[in-house]
Amino acid sequence: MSQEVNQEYGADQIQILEGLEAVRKRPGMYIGSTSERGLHHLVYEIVDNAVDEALAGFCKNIKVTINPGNSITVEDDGRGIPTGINSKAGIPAVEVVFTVLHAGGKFGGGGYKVSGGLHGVGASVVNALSYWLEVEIKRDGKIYKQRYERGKTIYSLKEVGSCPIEETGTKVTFLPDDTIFETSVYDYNTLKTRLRETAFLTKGLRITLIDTREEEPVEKSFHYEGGIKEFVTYLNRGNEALYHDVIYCEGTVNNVYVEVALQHNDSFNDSSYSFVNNIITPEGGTHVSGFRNAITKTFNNYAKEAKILKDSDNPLTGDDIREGLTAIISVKIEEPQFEGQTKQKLGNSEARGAVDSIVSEQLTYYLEQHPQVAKIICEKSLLAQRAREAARKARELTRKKPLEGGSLPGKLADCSDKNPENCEIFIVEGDSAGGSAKTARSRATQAILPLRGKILNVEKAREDRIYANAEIKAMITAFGTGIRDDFDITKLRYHKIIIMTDADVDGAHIATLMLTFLYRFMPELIKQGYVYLATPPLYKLEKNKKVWYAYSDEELNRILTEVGRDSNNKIQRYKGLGEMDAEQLWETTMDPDRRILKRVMIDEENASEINVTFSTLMGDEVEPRREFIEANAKYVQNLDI
Ligand code: 2B7
Repeated sequence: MSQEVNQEYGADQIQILEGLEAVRKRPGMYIGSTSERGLHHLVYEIVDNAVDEALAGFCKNIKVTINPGNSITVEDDGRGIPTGINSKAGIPAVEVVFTVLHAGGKFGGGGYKVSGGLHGVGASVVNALSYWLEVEIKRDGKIYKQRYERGKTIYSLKEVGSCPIEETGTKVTFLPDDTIFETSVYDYNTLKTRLRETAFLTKGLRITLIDTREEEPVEKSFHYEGGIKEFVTYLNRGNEALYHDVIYCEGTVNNVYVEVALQHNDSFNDSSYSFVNNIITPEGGTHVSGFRNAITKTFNNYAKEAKILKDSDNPLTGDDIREGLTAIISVKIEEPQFEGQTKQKLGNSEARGAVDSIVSEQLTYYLEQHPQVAKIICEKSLLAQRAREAARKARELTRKKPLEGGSLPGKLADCSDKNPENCEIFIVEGDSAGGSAKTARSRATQAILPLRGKILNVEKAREDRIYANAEIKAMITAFGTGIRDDFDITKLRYHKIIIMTDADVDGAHIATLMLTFLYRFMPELIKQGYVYLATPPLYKLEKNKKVWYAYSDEELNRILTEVGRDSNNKIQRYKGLGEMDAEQLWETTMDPDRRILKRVMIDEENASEINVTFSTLMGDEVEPRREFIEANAKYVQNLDI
C-alpha cells in the first residue's frame, strides 16, 4: 500500500488544461456511456480518488452511502484535498479538482505515484454530470465546504466549522443529472461487487457500502488484510481447492509494483483476472504475457528437474498449467499505456519483464520449498496435457464434418434461407416440444434443434468427454463457427440462437447448462449479442371466446383485474412447452411479432463474478445455487415485449 509520494506536493501541483462544457456535451467520451453503467462509473471515479489517497498511505477507510433519492456520498479519512489557493488558477486547489477538466496531480507529475480512474479525469467529470455536488474537507482543524451545480461553482470555498486537528478527510455528495443519464437508480449489488473488488485489490483498506434508501438500511464492509490472496480464495469459493496455500508473489521492478496470487481448483477452467492500477484489463496485455511466460517456464523447469516430466514427454503448455487455475495479476504503474480497439490492453513493455522476473523467481523458490504442492500442480497439468491431446483428435472429427457438406446433425430441422442474418435457431428442450416447434415454425428462417434432456455439464467434464457428447456436437456443427481457438464468427449460420426451455426450475437449469457451454466454448456469441432466451407464457386465460397469455403472475393479475374476476374465467397453467399445441407455441413464443425474447449479455467489468456464477451454479455445492434467480436477472436483459 505504501507508495512513495513527493512531499512538496500541494496546491500548486494541480495543472489546468480545459473547461467542463465538453463533458456535458459528450458524456460518453468521458465515462463510456450514459447508461446504468455510466451512472455507476460516477461513483467509481470519486472512490478511485479516495483509493489513490489510500495507496499513497494516508487513508484507511472509505464509506460510500446511497442516499434516498439516489444521491451518493463518499467519505474518506485521508489528508483532505488541499484548500489553499492554486497560484496558476487563482482559486482553491479543491475547486480546481472539481471544476477543471484534467486537473490532478497525476498530470502534473506531482503527488501520486500511481493512479486509478477510468480516464483519469475523475472528480471534474462527475461534477459536470451532476445536478449538484458538494464537497466537505476536514483539514488543519477546520471544516471547509463548497457547492457546484452542473459543474458551476455556486459559492466560494467557505469555512463552516472546526474539528479536532487530527481529524482529516474528504466528503463528496453528488446527485447525477437525470437529464444526462438514461436511468437514475443505483443498483446496490453492482456497487457492492465493484467495491468488494476494489477492497481486495487494496489490502488493508476498509470500504463500507450503506444503502439508506429503504427504511431498514443495508450495510456491508469490505476489508482484506490478505488483499488479492483473499480475492483468490473468494473466487475459488464455488470449487474445491487442490492445495491449501494461495501462492503469492510481490515486488517492484523498473518502477512496476507487481502482485500475483494463485491457486488451482478441481475445475478445468482458467479463472485469471488482471488489473492495472486497480482497473480490470479484460484483454490482458504485457503484464499477463509476463505472467504466462513465467508460469510456463517455471513449472516446466521444475517438472523436469523433479523427473515428473521425462525427456521424451512434450513440454507442458501454458494451457495445461492454467487448467483449473485461479489467479489475480495486479500491477501498479505510473503511466499506463492502453492499447487495442477498446483500450483495455496494457501496452507498457516494462510490465512484461517485471511480472516475469518476480513470478519466476518467487514461484521457483515456493515450489522448491513446497514439493507436495508442486507435485499436485505438475500432475494436474500432465493430465490436462493428455486430455488435450485426446480432445484435439475428437475435435478434428467434429470439425471435419461440416466441411464434407450435408452432414448437419440429423435432428436439426434447418431453415431454407441461407443468409445467416435472417436466420434463427431454436434450441429446444425435449423431443416432444421439438416436434411442436417444428410444426409451428416459419420454415424459411427458423431452424429447430431438439436436445434430449439435460445436456452435459461442461463445468464438470474434461474437453475430450465434451467433444464426445452428442448434444454438444450437434450444437457445434449446427452453429458452424467451431469453438475456442478455432472459433470463427463469420461462419455463424444463424444470427439468433434462441434457447427455449420450460418455464420451470428444470427448464431454468437446462438453460443454464446451455449458457455455461456457450460461455466457456463460444463466449463471443454471447458478447456479440447473438444468444437469446425464449419466454413461454405461464398462463392462458380464456373468457367469452377471447384468449390472453400471461408471462408472469403479476401479468395474470393485471389481466384478471381488467377483465373481471368471475366464473367465466378459464385459467390454464402451463407446466411445460409440451402442453402447448403447435399453434399456441407459435403465437406465444416463436412468432417474431408477438414473442418476448431476452438477450443474454455479459458485463465484462463483472467478469470475475460471472465466472463464479457459472462455477457455483454448475459445481457440487447446492446452497449457492439458490442464488440462481438473482444471477439470472443480472445477465439477462429484456429485449422486446
Ligand atoms: C488528483 C487529485 C484528484 N487530492 C489531494 C490530496 C488528498 C486527496 C485528494 C482525496 C473522494 C471522496 C471522498 C495530497 C488529488 C486530490 O491532492 S482527493 N484526497 N480524496 C477524495 O477525493 N475522496 C492531498 C497531498 C497533500 N494533501 C492532500
